[in-house]
Parts: sequence; C-alpha cells; structure tokens
Amino acid sequence: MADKKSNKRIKSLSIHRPFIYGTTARPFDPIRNPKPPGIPDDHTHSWEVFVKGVDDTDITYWLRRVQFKLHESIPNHVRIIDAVPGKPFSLKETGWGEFEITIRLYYVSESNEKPQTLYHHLRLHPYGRTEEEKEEMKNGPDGGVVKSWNYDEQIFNEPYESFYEVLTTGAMPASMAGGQKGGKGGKQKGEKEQKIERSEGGVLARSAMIPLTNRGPDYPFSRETEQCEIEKLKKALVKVEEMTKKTKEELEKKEKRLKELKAEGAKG
Ligand code: SLL
Repeated sequence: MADKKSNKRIKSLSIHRPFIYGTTARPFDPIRNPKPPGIPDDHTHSWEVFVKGVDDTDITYWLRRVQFKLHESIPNHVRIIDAVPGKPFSLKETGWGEFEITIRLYYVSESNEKPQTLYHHLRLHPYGRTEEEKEEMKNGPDGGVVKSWNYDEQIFNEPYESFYEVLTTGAMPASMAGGQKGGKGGKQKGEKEQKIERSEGGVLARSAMIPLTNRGPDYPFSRETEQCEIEKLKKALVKVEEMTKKTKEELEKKEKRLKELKAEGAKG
C-alpha cells in the first residue's frame, strides 16, 4: 500500500525508461533448428515474444508482469510472465501462422499506474520495405531468423515520489546489475564509494541511457542507429523535394500547353 508520502505526485515532471519488445522466429530445419519431439506436424516455426531492457538491462524495477495474449487457436492463449530480476519477460512457442499479439504491461505497485497495452504482429516470414531487404533477412548472417523488434520508451508522467525514487536510485554498470535488486547509487554499506561510469558506449542499468554504438545484430538500438535513421530520413526528404519540384515543373508546362491549345481553339 502506498503511504502518505508516496501518494504525492511530482508535478510537471516526466521520466522515461527505454525498452525493447518484439518477436524472433526461426523456421524448423533439421540442422539449425530441429523440431523437438511432440511438436505438431503442421508447426513450421519456433518463435519467441519478449519485453526487455536495452542492452539486456534489467527493467523489473518498474515492470512487474507482462501478459501475452496469443491467437485463440493456441492452447492457453493468455500467458502471464512475472518478473525475474535481471531477466527479460519472454515466452517461447511454436506454430504455423502469423497473428497479432496483445502485450499488457503491469507496472510495479509503487507506480500506482494502470496496466497498458501494446500490439505486436508476430512475423514468421522474411519481410522488408523492399525485395532487397526481404532477401537480406532470408539470406543474411542470421540465416532465416526473422526478427521484428521495436524500441520504445515508457513514459511516466508526474510519478509518485516513492516511485520516482525507485526509478532513479541505484544506477549501476550493466555488468554489475545481473539480477540484483539494485543498491543505492551503486554503493553498498561499508564499501568504498564507487565511481559509476557507463561502460564504453554502453549503458548504466536503471537509467534512461541508450547505447552510443551498435554492438552486433542482437543489439541494434543505439544512438548510432538513430543517427543512421536520421540520415536516411534527410536523404529521403531531399528526394521528395526534388520529385515535388519536378512534378511542379511538369504541371506548369502542361498548364502552359493547355492555355496555348485553348487559345488556338478560340481562334479556329
Ligand atoms: C493465419 N490469421 O491464418 C492467422 C492465424 C494462427 C496461428 C494464425 C497455432 C499453433 C498451435 C498457430 O500457429 N496459429 O496450435 O499451437 O495465418
């Protein structure tokens, strides 16, 4: 139960925590992904749906439970995963079809926040904006592994004081965080003050940081990726502007020609 102090919200303050959610699917294949015994004949893939921290940092200090609602054709299609400190919220299944998964996030009790819902389309088959992207997913280094991952930020508006304390206390290097409930400022009683620094390009657990650089296919979300996306958008914008200009010029030409034709028509 929240005490008096924790019932006070911090006005006009908003705090966020990054997280990743999505699915990873693998086709069954006698060598790379053999079908375990007992799996129905019509199941073609194994897949996983998850909610986790960036760089695999712990998020159980703000998220206590995740409910995954799967397709109704799947036995016990509503699955609940309770927090295990330091571990992702993850569910593994097998199947044959794609569908939308409803992901319900339940926050720790200090937050006094109502659960929230996300929707995620389970992808089993390679996809992409272009055929090239699709082929890359099919034949890339992950060979047939289909990842559909999203970076997101959980925003807590006007958090309760006690929850704000939970969110902001105990930032520590991700390497130290491994499952512990989190100390105060990374300092244990009787221990010497420890300097808290992010690892090279990495993040501090219990913080809102995201990595500076990319660290392989399993860690695609970073400032570097963001910068690449920004560059892509800038290039796309230039292209769109060029196309708009060209279309305008063509339109002007056609309007001019139309005028001429009308004038000729009036004459004749
Ligand atoms: C489709 N609209 O037709 C979708 C439905 C359902 C997928 C996909 C069953 C697994 C199981 C399964 O994969 N259902 O029986 O455990 O593509």
